[in-house]
Amino acid sequence: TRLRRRQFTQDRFGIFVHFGISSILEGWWKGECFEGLSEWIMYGRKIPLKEYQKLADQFEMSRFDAEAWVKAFAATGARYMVYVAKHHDGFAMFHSHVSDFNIVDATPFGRDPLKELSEACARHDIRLGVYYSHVIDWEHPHAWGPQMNDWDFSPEEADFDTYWREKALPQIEELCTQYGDLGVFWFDMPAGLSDAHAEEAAALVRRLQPGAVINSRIGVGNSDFDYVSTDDNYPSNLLPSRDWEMCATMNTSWGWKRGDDDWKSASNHLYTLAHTVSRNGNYLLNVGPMPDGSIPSRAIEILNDLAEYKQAIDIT
Ligand code: FUL
Repeated sequence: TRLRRRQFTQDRFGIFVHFGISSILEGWWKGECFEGLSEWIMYGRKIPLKEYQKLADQFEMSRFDAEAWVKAFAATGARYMVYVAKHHDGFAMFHSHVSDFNIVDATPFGRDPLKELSEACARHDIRLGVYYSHVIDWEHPHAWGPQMNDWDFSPEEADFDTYWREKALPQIEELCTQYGDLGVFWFDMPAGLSDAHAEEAAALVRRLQPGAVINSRIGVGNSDFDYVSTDDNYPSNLLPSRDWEMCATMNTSWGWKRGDDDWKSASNHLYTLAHTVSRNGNYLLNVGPMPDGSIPSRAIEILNDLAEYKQAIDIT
């Protein structure tokens, strides 16, 4: 335990990637800009699952290049990445055998980006982490919770345990067995989860990926986790007792959103990194790729600017 935690805190700087079929909508639905986070658009606009699923037909990702992504991340001095393997919409951005609602089986792209990324990470010495929305899943009728899909499904008929055994646990297992060693298992949004379920997920990751750290969003109670996830860069309540990681995005949404032009500068990120590291935390900076799989040009500029400071980032 101590070793994997020490490794993680030494890593200090990582890149988060929010990418999925919601990216296709770019934060817009039927000609209107959705005011919330772009990756929440299905929920915010109550898009019927049948309609949402059709988006997968358009997901060609013609410019996706795992090597180019990881190279650009590594050039900044980042030492790990966290890839959104399944966000709240329930779409698996990896080859899942338990649900057809995945990037290989449901899209014209037809390849497994996580496989390609895991290979590129190995080449560039970047530790691979995965993000998994374990409670919220708008594709599954039984994913009961405070933010469930109640426009297609009925909360009264939902049985969380069915979802948990049919989809969540098997997909967590796939992520732990199909992509080599993971550095981080990043769970998100535990609201509504029982301690027993959280413990089950933690035990599974511990057994299959003993070297991976687990973040605090695995559960609402004090379940088994290694470090605290926060989006507050001065979590004084935690200091100095726990390891922690602050995540932030380059603009406002995590997923790509057309018109989301409020980009923070590279110097802002460098300051945040210094601030976080000085308080014994890690910084996880998010990039939201465009529907064709390329990284937005403004984000590339920011990554290039950060790369100018690689030597400073390396010694953090
Ligand atoms: C939140 C999610 O709801 C957001 O969409 C995003 O993934 C952020 C990092 O975590 O809990």
